[in-house]
Amino acid sequence: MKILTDSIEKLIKRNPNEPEFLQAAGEIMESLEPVAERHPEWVKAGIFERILEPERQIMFRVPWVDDEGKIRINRGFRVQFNSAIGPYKGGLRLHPSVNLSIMKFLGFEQTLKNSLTGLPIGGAKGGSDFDPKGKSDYEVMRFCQSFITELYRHIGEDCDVPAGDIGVGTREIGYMFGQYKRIQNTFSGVLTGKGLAWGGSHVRTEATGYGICYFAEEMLRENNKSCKDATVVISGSGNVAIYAAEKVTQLGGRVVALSDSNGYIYDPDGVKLDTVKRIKEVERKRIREYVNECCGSEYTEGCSGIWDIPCDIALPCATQNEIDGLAAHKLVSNRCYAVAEGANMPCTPDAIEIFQRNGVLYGPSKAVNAGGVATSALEMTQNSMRMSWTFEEVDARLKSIMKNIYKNCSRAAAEYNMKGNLMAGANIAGFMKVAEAMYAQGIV
Ligand code: NDP
Ligand code: 2IT
Repeated sequence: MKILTDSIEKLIKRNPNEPEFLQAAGEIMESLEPVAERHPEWVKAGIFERILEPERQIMFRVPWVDDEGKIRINRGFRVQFNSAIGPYKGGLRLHPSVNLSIMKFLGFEQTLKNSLTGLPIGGAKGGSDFDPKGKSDYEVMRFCQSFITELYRHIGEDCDVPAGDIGVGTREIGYMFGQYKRIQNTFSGVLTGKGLAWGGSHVRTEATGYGICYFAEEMLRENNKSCKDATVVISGSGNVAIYAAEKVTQLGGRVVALSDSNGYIYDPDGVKLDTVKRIKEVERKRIREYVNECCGSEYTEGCSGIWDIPCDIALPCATQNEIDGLAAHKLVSNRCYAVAEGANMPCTPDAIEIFQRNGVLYGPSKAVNAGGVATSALEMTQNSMRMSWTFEEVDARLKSIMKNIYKNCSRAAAEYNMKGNLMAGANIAGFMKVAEAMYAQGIV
């Protein structure tokens, strides 16, 4: 019997209605079996079981009034997963699908991801089932103010520092920061992703997308490939997708498709990013608008078909479980040679297995998309120092962090006799530092 079988069985029993959390935790625990074999002292200290249980989970009512004067109620969450190596850190998601299972999967992933950055940040996630789509600026503001009126007592620059995720960008961070400052009468780095005029960092907007490409370049280089001249399909058209597309283009690749939750666009000449940015960032419209402006491009309703488009590199940057076994087979049969996960857990376990079996280079989200939170940590550093670095300085730090993450994942995989398996490498490398810190800090 494997050492961790018992922990996994208990995990399943205790969290029966949390499929996303079980999916993420199951994958991680499987990778950690060889670590448990080498570290009986960690098994004895219950590290593997303790790390699966969030330190604290906060759920709360978020009442607000819409533009018609109708009272609306949403549910707010903050899962403070692990603070062994630093203050809780992780994004806030505003999407109707948000529930405890999704918050816990994201919080657990975040714990290992944040450790991989090499910076002193613990793991957390939060958000609400509020749907920002179709809401006016004032409605979004009233929601954000109500959300922070409860959350403010649980966060702080040295305690828990939220940031953006799906549905939360600079606009929402601004409303939340304003309300926090008003309640606490303190100007502090309590949130990251702030605007440049009020404590934000250069490159935070671009960081996740750019970081994906810095990681992908390392992975590709080791295999004598690169983004240059590659045809790239990217799902999503939000913050992560747009800046991944920008960096791919700068590196000489051609992005031919982007999507949103309604459908996808295909532009064989390469998508025009200025047009995408205006439609999505300024006008907040749907991606289908693109085809009205760019001739030669096509729009298809429904998002899963995007993986049928032939490409060399696939960057899923929308949401969890967007590439299933079927989509993975399609990518393999179209000779896609690399998949790097920009979204959190976008590939199902089936899909990952298909990529690994067919020799497709596969970069797991907790390593590939760590550039966003790493740059958030750099924002925290600048806030503490009360100074700000230039774009070039932050970008250079981001690049070096992403290269290190690749190196550490690759090295951990080799050390545990799984050379080239970056999924196992990321899980192991991320876990080691958290486990050491938990072990040193006693049974807490
Ligand atoms: P945005 O809200 O800016 O964009 C999300 C994009 O994904 C939109 O195009 C959205 O389409 C699409 N999308 C969201 N949910 C679904 C769904 N259920 N089905 C299909 N499409 C969907 O979010 P981000 O770009 O910030 O986040 C994208 C992913 O990257 C998420 O998995 C997030 O956790 C992850 N991530 C984000 C980081 C960040 O710094 N922002 C850092 C690391 C990871 P529509 O507009 O129609 O909803
Ligand atoms: O999933 C993620 O890493 C994020 N949404 C970014 C979190 C952060 O604190 O910047």
